[in-house]
Formats: sequence, structure tokens, C-alpha cells
Amino acid sequence: MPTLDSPRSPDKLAYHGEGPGTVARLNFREKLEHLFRVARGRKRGLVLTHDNPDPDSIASAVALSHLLQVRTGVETDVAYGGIIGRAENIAFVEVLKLPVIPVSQIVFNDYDLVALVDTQPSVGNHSLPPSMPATIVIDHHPLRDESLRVPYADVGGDFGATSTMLVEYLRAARIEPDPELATALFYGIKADTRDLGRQTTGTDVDSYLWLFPRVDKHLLEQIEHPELPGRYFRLYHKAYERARVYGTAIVTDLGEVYSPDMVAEVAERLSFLSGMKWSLAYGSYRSQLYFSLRTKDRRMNAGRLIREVCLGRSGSAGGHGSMAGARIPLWGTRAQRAALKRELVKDFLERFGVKRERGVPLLEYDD
Ligand SMILES: [Mn+2]
Repeated sequence: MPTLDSPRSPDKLAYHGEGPGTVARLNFREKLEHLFRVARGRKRGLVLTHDNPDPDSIASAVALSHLLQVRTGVETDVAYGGIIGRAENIAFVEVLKLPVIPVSQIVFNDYDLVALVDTQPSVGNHSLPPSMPATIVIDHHPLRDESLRVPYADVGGDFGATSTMLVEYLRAARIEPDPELATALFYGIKADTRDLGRQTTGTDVDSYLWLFPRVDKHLLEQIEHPELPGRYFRLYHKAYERARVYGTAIVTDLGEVYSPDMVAEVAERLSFLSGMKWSLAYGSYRSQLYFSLRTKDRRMNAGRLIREVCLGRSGSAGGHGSMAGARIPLWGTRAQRAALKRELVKDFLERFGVKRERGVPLLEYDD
């Protein structure tokens, strides 16, 4: 799930040396000094991605773990909550042999340093227990105020991917990544910025070019064009069959999905239908209802809209201008669940400004 949205601008916040704050305004050399000061002397570190992690989150976590081990000597593991479900993401971890473990296999009390990457403590899309404070947060999404209480927070700034930030850390620390790590970071930037076409900054391009000669192109090819399981095609079949077009919005109900990140993939895919301003997909996984939203209307903010719809329903939500996601706990009888879905979709359609009764099945839609 994409993460957060906050109107707070990081450059309004200064870092005054010691103690919590955000280091976002410092250069990466200075950031390293603070980071090492916080990390040194710890016994064991854990770097945690957001749940159902995407390549940007995984690559950043592996890179941070490497940086901490090499430069501070703190032994560090990388863990993720949820599942790695999309075929590209499974291939990403397998082909690059990335050392990541499910959070169910770790004991949090074994660690005296915990880092969150590509998410923040208050976002609600990660598996860090509330009783366990984060020591380090590195994230390219807009700053949430709670992150200012973390001993080391590098949040916000002008980056299309958290992987870009980690490339800057490695360069400042003069660490030469091996081809696997370089390929991971490269793919992390590529995926988050959709080939440098979406929410991309000069620093992303610079990191991408720095990584390019270090990437193993053969490994990259295996990640980007993986074999797909039969259930992938069945899911798409259902997605197209159930999709309805409401004026400039397309909405589909995926029912039960085999992986929550497929909801985002389908929302993205359907957003390419010509004439659409909005694309919404939803599906359930382990008694949670996942929503993913895309908009092509630059005046709209998908992150804000999805939060308005979902936060009052004890869910968590995040995202930015053009893409956002949310999850809401599902409970009650079959009928109650169906009613909740209908109510949510009605709420979304109203906010899209389209007429609910004008829905046309995608398979009958002729533009
Ligand atoms: Mn990211």
C-alpha cells in the first residue's frame, strides 16, 4: 500500500543538532554523522519495511541494514509485515537473494535499534508494535508530526523514492554497492517513479544514473518480466468482468484477493482506460478491505480523498497526489460487509463528482 499524506512542508522544520527533530535539511554527510551517533553502541538492529512491501521499501531496508552493519558494526536484520505477493516483487527478492524475513519470524525484544523505512510510526501500515519505539525513520513521504519524536528522523525532502535517499547515504559513506544491492535500489526508484515519469526529482535522476552502470541488467530483466501464476490471470479476469465505468471513474470489486498489493496493481492498470480521471479497486485479504485509488486530475489529491473516506472507519490510509491506498477492518456478517462496501463506494463516487446510477459494465463500455 502506498503510504501517507500530510500538508506539512519539511523545510519549515529545522534540525537543531542533538535530540529528536528531522535532519531533512542537512546534507547527507551531516546526516550520516547523526545517524551513526544514534546507532553506535547498539547491540542488534532491525530494519522494518511497510506491510506488503513494494520494491522501494525492500531495497531501502536492505541498503540501510548494509550501511549500519558496514559503518557502525551493528548486526542488523531486515523484516517485513504482511506478504510479498506480486510476481515482480517475489522475483525481486528471489533473484537478488535479498536477506528479508517475515516479521512472524522475529522477536522484537531481541532488538535495541529499530528503523522504519518508506513509512513512519503513525501511518499504521507497518508491523511495529505500538509499545516498541522506532529509533530511526527514513521516508520520502510527507512528514507526520509524530516522527519528530524519533531519535533519528530523515523524512520528506525532494525524493520520488526512499531508495534515492539510501543511494545518497551510500554515496556519502563511500560505500560501493554490489550488483544485487545496486539493482535493488535501481528497481526501487524505477518502480516508485514509474520509470522516472511520476513524481520524480533531479536527485532521483542523479541516483538512477549513478546506479545504472552498477546494475546487473540480466537480473533486472528477470525481475521485470517474471513468470505469472494462473491466479494472476483469474484475478484480472474477475477485475475486468466486475469493473464499472461511472462517467470519468472506473471502479472494480476484486472480492477476495491472493495478495493485497494486487489491488494497487489493478487500480493502476484500469487507470489507463481512455477518458478516466479516477480509478478505484478494492478487495479483501484476511478480514481487511484494501482500497487503491489513482487519479489523473492534477487538481485532485488522491491521498486526501482516500483519508476522508476511510479514516472515520478505523482504517489506515495514505498516499499522495496521484495515488493512494487504504485498509479497513472487515467485520460482521456477510450482509454487513456487503453493506459497508456499498457505503464506501457510494462515498467515493460522490467525491469523484460522478453519478452513481450511470454505471456501465466495462465489458459493455464503448468510448
Ligand atoms: Mn516509496
